[in-house]
Amino acid sequence: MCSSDLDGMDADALFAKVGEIAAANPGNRCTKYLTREIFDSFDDTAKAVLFRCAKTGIDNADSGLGCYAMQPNDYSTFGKFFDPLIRDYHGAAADAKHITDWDASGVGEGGVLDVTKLGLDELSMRVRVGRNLKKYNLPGMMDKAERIDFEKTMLGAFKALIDNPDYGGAIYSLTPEFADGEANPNLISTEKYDELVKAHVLFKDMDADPFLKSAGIASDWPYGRGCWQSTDGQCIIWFGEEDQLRIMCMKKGTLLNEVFDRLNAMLKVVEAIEGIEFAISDDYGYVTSCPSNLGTGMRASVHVKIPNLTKDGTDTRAKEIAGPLGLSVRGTGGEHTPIGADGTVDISPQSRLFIKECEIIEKLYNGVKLLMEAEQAEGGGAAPAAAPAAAGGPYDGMDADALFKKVGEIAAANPGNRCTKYLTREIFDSFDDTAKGVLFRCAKTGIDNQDSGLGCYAMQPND
Ligand code: ADP
Ligand code: DAR
Repeated sequence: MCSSDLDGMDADALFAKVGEIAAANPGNRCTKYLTREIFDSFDDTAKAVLFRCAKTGIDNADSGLGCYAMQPNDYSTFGKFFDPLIRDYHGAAADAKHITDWDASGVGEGGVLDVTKLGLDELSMRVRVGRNLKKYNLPGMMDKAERIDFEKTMLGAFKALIDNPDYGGAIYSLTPEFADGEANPNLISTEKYDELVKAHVLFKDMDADPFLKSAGIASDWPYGRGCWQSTDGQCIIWFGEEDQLRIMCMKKGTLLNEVFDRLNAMLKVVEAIEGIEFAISDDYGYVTSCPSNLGTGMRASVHVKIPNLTKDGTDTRAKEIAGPLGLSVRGTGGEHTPIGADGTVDISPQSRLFIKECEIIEKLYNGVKLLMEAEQAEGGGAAPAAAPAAAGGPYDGMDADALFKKVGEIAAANPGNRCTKYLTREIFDSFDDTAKGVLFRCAKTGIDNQDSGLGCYAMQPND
């Protein structure tokens, strides 16, 4: 095995590094489960692939999972590594097997999940699944040629949808040109791309995500990236993101069933198209790049306003409430983005694997019910009170000395946290008290969430 397969390290150096990361980052499941014994049980070719699976967790010590599969069979091939890691992350028994079930007829009231029953008006709702064709590598292992070939394979499937009166639609591709200079008839302008990202129809450049970048999932951008969208705008299929495909339905409404049922119907149409065969594991259900998405590959989300639980401008309190309810809180731009200035957040169940699809959509409905009750309680049942002055110092109860003691501790334990890396006492003291208060709000997320990669958000356009 040549050292270039292990980023210039030999196996001894690699596992010395793995051990150091594991000792300092017990939450990094990659370095927890990647042992020398497992690694040495494979031949050199397999070792190189296993390293590529684990590279993101070695490059990003603050990873929670720290790995992505490179090929659809990797979860089986490298089961000695992946299986305990997967069951740890998903809190599953050693013998748990995934079951697929979209039958939502028994959920809610007569199978209807109506958010107006929760006191909510029309809201933005979305259900997406990750899917990968078994005949291709997963995005982390694809080269430019394979990414283009995959896009061209999907053009046939998109044509079947475009020709179907229930869907119609158009293809929006970022690929500058196909192989041998062949022109791409679906290439869109930068302006159109920006418009589609702003409308949550297309995805951001993945280079901004250090986890995906390390894994090779963001490589060859923008070749083999884009989406198909139905004529009514509610059905979307991304190609070339973290999974080969992200298939979704999204609309504003009050019945969660509408996006759930329509996605189920669309998946049946797509899976019936010639040449479309999704990778499925006997143990883990639908195969995805990230072990977090295995099983259903489903994230079902709504955008809700919770001004009381976000009255400090961050998602900290909302996460304290949502976590025990099995809900994730994301920003209005999705993973790793800020919450809305009006308190709008993206809420979705955390579970993807060893849970049925119908249970996920019901979990979303019941979770939002409990979250909105907590929102009301937080606000005393009335309009949100002004943020209470912090007891003690002005920075979440800390004075500047205590704040920078904490910043130093976080920086030492989390070298990937750029907020605590660049927020120095000298910089902080160079501002007046008003500006210090705003700068603290910019940095609070990185201080509250040590595993942040950036760890900061601007509060004002001129920040
Ligand atoms: P994924 O949901 O595929 O894991 P993200 O969390 O990054 O990835 O979300 C992808 C895009 O979908 C983002 O632009 C995000 O704002 C958007 N999105 C997710 N849920 C909703 C929703 N309920 N309504 C509108 N947009 C949404
Ligand atoms: N941050 C990486 C990935 C976590 C799950 N998010 C995905 N798949 N987009 C980690 O290992 O913590």
